[in-house]
Amino acid sequence: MMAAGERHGVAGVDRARLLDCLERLARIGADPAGGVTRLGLSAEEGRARAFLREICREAGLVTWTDAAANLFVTRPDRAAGHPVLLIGSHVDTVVQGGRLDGAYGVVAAIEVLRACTASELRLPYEPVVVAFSNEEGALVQYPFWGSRAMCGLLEGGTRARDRTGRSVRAYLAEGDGDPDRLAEAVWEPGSIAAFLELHIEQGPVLERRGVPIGVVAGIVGRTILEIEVLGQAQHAGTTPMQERRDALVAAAEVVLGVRRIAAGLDVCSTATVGYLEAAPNSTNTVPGTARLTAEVRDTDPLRLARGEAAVRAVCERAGRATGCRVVPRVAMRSRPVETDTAIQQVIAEAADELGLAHLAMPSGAGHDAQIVQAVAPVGMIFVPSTAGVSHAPAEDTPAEALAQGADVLLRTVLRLNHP
Ligand code: HGY
Ligand code: MN
Ligand code: MN
Ligand code: MN
Repeated sequence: MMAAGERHGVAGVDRARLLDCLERLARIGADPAGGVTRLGLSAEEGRARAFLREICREAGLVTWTDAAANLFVTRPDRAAGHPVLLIGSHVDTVVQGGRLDGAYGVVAAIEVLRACTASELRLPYEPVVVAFSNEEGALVQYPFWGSRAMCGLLEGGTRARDRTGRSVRAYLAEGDGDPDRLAEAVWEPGSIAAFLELHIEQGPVLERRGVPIGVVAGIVGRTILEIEVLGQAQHAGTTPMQERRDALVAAAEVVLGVRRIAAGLDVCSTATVGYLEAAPNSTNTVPGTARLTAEVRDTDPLRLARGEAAVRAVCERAGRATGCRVVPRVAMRSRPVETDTAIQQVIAEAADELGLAHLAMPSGAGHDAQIVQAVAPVGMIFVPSTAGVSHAPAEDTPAEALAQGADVLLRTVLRLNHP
């Protein structure tokens, strides 16, 4: 099945193959409790790369994996020395996430590369597909790992660990990467002409507005704080209520306080506690310690900073109210970015060419594109998410919308090459 209309002899992506590949990829890390759990730098993410390498080799494409476990795919007769038009996303997921977040942008990018290869078109900007590793940071607690490594922005990332303390070095050494060659994963400044990321919206806007294509104008910044709560484990029956230092009560104060930060929308756009554990987690013991994360997001750096300060104030208050020590530490900061306005225009023209309505919009989700924006102009294309759901087993997008998004990505690549 091909899309309507042709450009430079290229009609569209192979829709059936796109959908089939997504289905097969979704089986890697399929979670018995529902959804997909294919955590960054885990064995499952490695199996997803192996699957995609196999698909690409069968298609006659060339693949390689760098020291940060990023997978790259090129045409067999890649024009050496041409500036690179990087297209892709990530293949890792959150715990019990969806089958499309990230994976859709990688599989569609491979289909775009296959269409370009089949057309034997001369392309001044050589399309190269990338599947970034560990975008979510769900296992090794360092989101955007692969894209930061490619851009030379790993900073403290080489010391990242999972929640048991296992190091990122151990995961890389055991899997596809090489912790001693991370410097080789950094691309030369100026070698990437632009980066395009096709992604599901992960929110309700496009579906509610009945618009098939989102042209992303900006991507939210995010600050993640790890919060340690230190109280005192004591007997639940003999310890007088006013003498307790209950870590879980302090954590509960933080959870509700963080929720209130974004209630009025005059601080930052979202504030979320997504992770909480208490110890020793036994019925008849007053919890002695707790660990939780708070993340705040906004497209405005000042509001983002206000959100972080508000979390710190919530921690202070929770400590005073319970006698516990409540210690926040910044685990990650990603800055809000604007996408390239010229690329936004090309995406809109590509959608027009296909007769598809489009809407300029912000992204409330973070993406590798916001990291790559430090070294190259970036553009992002959204397709609708069913009921706006993502990061959950119910994550879905109609097949027609998935195919339309891939065709807009293809037309954007062609227009960037032949304006
Ligand atoms: O959390 C996010 O915004 C993205 O899905 N990594
Ligand atoms: Mn995600
Ligand atoms: Mn994503
Ligand atoms: Mn992304």
